[in-house]
Amino acid sequence: MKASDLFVKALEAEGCEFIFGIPGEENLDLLDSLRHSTIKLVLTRHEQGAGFMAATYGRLTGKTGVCLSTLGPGATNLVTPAAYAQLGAMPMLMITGQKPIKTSKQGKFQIIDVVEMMRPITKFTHQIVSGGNIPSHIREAYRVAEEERPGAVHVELPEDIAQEDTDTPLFPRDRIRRPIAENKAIDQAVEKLEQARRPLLLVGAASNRKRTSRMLMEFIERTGIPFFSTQMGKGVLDERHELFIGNAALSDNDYLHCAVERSDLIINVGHDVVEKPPFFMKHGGFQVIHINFSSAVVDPVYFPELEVIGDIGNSLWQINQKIQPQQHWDFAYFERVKTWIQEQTLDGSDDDRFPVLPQRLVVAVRKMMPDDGIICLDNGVYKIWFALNYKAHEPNTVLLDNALATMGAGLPSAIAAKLVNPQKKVMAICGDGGFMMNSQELETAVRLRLDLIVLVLRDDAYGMIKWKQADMGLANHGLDFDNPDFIKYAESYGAYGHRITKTDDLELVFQECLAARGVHLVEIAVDYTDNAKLLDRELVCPL
Ligand SMILES: Cc1ncc(C[n+]2csc(CCOP(=O)(O)OP(=O)(O)O)c2C)c(N)n1
Ligand SMILES: [Mg+2]
Repeated sequence: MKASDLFVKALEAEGCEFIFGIPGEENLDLLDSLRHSTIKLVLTRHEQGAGFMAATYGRLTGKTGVCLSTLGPGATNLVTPAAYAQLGAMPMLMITGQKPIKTSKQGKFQIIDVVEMMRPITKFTHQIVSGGNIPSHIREAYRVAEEERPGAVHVELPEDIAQEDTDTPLFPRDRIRRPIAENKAIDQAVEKLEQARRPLLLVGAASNRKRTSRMLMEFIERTGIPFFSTQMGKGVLDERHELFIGNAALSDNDYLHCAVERSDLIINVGHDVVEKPPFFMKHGGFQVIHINFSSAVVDPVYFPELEVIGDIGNSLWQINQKIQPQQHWDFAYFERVKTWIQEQTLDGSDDDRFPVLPQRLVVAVRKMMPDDGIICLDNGVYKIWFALNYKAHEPNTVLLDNALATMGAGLPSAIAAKLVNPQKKVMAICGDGGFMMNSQELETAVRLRLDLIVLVLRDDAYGMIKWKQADMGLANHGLDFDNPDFIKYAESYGAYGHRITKTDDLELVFQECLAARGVHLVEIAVDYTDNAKLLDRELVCPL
């Protein structure tokens, strides 16, 4: 068999459904082998878009998302998605081509050491030097990408290796049960929890990766312990639940820190230090139980006293079997904080002024999106407003990146979310800066005939940095830009463009777009004057 055919067979055996990417000369044998495969090639307009799509596929399915590029310039374009998948714990395989490695007449043209370039931003990076090794390397790449903590892996397939003849058999996917936490760790956690006065539950990103919602729900229903979430932990538990206090969107001076500071024990399920810290630990302050698949990376702001390591769902199940609700637990203050947070963050959410206030925009999106609808956020200051004010109803329905926090992933991640969930409503939410970083993928979305809404928030600036600049007392400088006419821009791709000119049109336009076929870009001018009010104020906690 031709090695590139074997390569494709190995991917099929792993369950690969899509390859996102842009082939180059060096991938042509692989491309030809894909002609007869069940795997769908999703051609993109930039490798970065392909990488973000593959990573999001991995994030949503737990199965490795695959992307493809040529050598040199194609591979360098995958660097940001690699970091995105690696920091965000999304299983992703990057396949890059290379010139022939045995004999080549092209000198160093386009050649950089892609395997080494990928080393610091992947869990595994390898050049295939013989067709016979393809099955084991692909199996290994998948194993490593998907194993907790998931991340990015890279395989380089040189042109001459792709053309070799080989008859090596494939390796079957092995089924590995994740290890579970040890009895004594569970007993210690239960004891600590029962002794605490004001325990508080934190739900982090790893809880969204595996099915932990049911066990977490049982835990809070059994104990009555209130909970909050990190940005990437949103939706694991329905945020309409009466025990939900809020989201820790800011590292410093978040409203939620009032509750955290009063707590004596945080039960942290699934947060790790890659996300912007939801709180800062201090010596002698509240204690933390770390419940996760792997042990805590110790950090000056994170040094848990007790760790329960193993499958999260099982750890919670074991705790649920043993824990007894305690008379001395006191959650009264947390309830006050919850009410107070709602008052603060919802202030302005019924204000119909135009340009729109972010808190009013969040209300409109939440009202119109179905419970299982997915919003995919790019990076800008609106992300904080959505984290704080948008109540997630189901797991993995708020896709935002609080790990690499890169701009440019909003639209590609929405495309992948729609491919994975064709029956669900999907909306990309982007700033005018982030949208323009990968706006060319509008063509991909239109070509794939996706039904998608792309909301573009226009402030003609890199607003997030402007807010920081002002907060630092610096003069306004160097962050304003002009925009294309987004309506004409969308239309030139064969998408539909809608410009909102009155805030109370928002709901109606969303309703129309959600019911219609095709790609709909909705532009709305946004008023960020409230950023300072919400985000830069002193934190004065309720009594
Ligand atoms: C690729 C990348 N470049 C730069 C940054 C730094 N950065 C974070 S937010 C931001 C501005 C975002 O502007 P925009 O997308 O218009 O959103 P806004 O805050 O204006 O709503 C910048 C430059 C980043 N996170 N990622
Ligand atoms: Mg902007």
